[in-house]
Amino acid sequence: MLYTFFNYKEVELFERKIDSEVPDVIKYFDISVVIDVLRATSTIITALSNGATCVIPVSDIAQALSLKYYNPGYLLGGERGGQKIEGFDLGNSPFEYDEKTVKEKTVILTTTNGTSSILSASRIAQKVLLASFLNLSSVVNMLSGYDAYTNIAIICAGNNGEASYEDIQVAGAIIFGIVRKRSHRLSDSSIIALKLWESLKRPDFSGEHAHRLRELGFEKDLEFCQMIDHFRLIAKFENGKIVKIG
Ligand code: 3SL
Repeated sequence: MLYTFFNYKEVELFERKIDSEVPDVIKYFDISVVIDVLRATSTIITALSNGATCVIPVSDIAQALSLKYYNPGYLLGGERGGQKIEGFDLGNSPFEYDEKTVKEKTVILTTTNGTSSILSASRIAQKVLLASFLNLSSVVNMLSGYDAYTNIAIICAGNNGEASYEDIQVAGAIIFGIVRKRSHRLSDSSIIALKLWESLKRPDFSGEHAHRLRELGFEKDLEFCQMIDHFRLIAKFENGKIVKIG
């Protein structure tokens, strides 16, 4: 089964359902792929590509600050409302995570939806990957190359509990790539994502969150995050850290 969650809050509902129906199943999916194309997963993939040692996702600001306190050499990044958090080293723009800034550094990151989505994914799936348009083909190749992955969750971060038009496009593009190589049973949500991508065939950043980022002056981020296969890289979340493989 290839299942798509339109926002990470749905993952919490799913967790509760699984707990009551099959209490012994701890990690239901073989693998999950988290998408927050605007902008958390695009930023994390850029940071790793530019040589960051790892990214530690945390859900709240207090936790991020305490981690920084005990590890002053780490970089502290994140946003609320799209803007850099006061006292943090970096915001959530991929352009801030250039080689000069992040090479061989550990980054602590907290964002509104993206970092919580990654943490939620790790509760329902044995493996967690990160996806964006920037590393689309790498993710598709990984997911379609292993017979073991029969039960896949695609988790769109969404926007404060609602769907995000741009995340669902990435989900659709991944599903499109996978089903061309291997047949999968698709959930209705996966069919919706697939049909959306088949009708668009290219990124369309005209949703609510894209509009908000434009208003905040992040037009360049939007252009960058639309670049399909700009990086060949797989990012996985394991033992509390996001690292690159390949
Ligand atoms: O919600 C998130 O995690 C962010 O990626 C949102 S923003 O693009 O930085 O506003």
